[in-house]
Amino acid sequence: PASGDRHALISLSDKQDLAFFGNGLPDLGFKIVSTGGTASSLESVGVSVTKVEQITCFPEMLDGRIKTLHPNIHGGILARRDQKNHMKALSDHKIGTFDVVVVNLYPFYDKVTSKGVIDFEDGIENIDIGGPAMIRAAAKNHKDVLVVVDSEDYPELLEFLNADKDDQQFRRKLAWKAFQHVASYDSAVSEWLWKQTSEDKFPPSLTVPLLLKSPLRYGENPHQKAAFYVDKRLSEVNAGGIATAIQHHGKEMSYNNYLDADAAWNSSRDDILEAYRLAVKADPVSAFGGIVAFNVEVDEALAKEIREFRSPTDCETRMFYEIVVASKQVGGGWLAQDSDDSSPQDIQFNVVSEKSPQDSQLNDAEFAWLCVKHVKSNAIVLAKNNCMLGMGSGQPNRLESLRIALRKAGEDVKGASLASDAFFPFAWKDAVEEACESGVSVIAEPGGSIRDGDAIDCCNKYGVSLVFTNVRHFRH
Ligand code: 93A
Repeated sequence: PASGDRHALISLSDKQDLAFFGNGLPDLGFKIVSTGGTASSLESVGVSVTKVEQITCFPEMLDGRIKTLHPNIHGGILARRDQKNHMKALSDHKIGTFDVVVVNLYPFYDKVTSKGVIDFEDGIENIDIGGPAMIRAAAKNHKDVLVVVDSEDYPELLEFLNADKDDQQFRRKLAWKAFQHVASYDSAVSEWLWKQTSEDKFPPSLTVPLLLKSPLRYGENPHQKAAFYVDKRLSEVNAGGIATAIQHHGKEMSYNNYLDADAAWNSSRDDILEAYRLAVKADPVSAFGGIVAFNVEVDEALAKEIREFRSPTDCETRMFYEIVVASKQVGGGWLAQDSDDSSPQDIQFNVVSEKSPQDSQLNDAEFAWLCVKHVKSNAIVLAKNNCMLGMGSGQPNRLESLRIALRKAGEDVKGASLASDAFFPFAWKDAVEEACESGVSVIAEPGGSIRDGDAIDCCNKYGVSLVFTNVRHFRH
């Protein structure tokens, strides 16, 4: 629907999809105003354009440093359409309004990170001033001005304009993106200036533009919310670690999966079959449920070896790995989660064994549970009479942590309560049975293992109380 006098202001360094977009706007009745290079590009694809100089009645000045920085441009962006005095000021000064502002900035980051050495003066000249001013003005006045900084948004914008309906949510989304664009740009400029002025690698503060890669199902533990962010600039130039890796199949990656996969990837070796065998040999117990990463293609023989390998403590059980990483990876990223601040009062201790704990034993189990949350995983805490007797922490498997805790507790362990920060993957001839044999009276753990039944049977056999908390406290 051509309304005749809607105006779009277009000023682009990256002219991708300009032909499609530039032709789309006049079809919807828009008149286009553009800066020099953008105007030439539009004209070359058959779009008629008014040059910014005709609007400002000023030539581009100071080698292009001043092109759009003029009240005839900014008045048309910033005026509130619902304020009579604003509109009167525009008409007094013969300034027209802009309904759409499409700008992307001088490619500062590409320039200063490109292989060709760029000198300081060139860096400075690539700092865009007029572009961010237009973007910020339009984003501020998004109620009446649509602001676009990403060519991916062209189709949706044309659709929106064509539908000719008012949707403030869409406008706010574009404004949010516009401020992100400018913030990311300014952070690149400030980081570059830091590097020009200091020998230190790390500036005292950073504003890294982070892009949400995916919200995660949960954080280190199920009651913590979490998300995974990638460094936007690294993902654009395709460089870095696990953040921009491609997941070929399998379960959705979790917070802990990313942490572990990153560690595994960073310690990969070249001779993969040998490296794999040695790694498993080094600690076959902890290998169960672990992460395997290769930095070269995995051949069939190795894939079979991985598949056929059986758990060393339970020959019936085929080996289980959380993740197998075998793709080339790029890009750095950040994992974020809220803190594990669930209070002990929120925890329900559900007795799942035949034997119920006495009040004092349950009290000790609650105290051990309070402690275990603060211990590095895999964590086991032994407590009696409100006193911690021993703890095992930071071990790659729960059995090892238990043994360390038992050694610390010595003979005092008889009748003590045990807390484990996560469930026991095995019970018989493993941590649960060793704990029972040591003489503990209560075992508190989250539960949720496919072998919970084994843990319950084992505790029943030894007359130990088993309580499930349904809450996990991993701390990596
Ligand atoms: O040098 S500037 O900071 N001064 C300005 O007034 C100005 N106005 C637009 N840079 C300015 N721009 C930038 O020019 C835009 O952000 C855009 O990236 C670029 C488009 O220039 P051209 O259309 O001449 O290729």
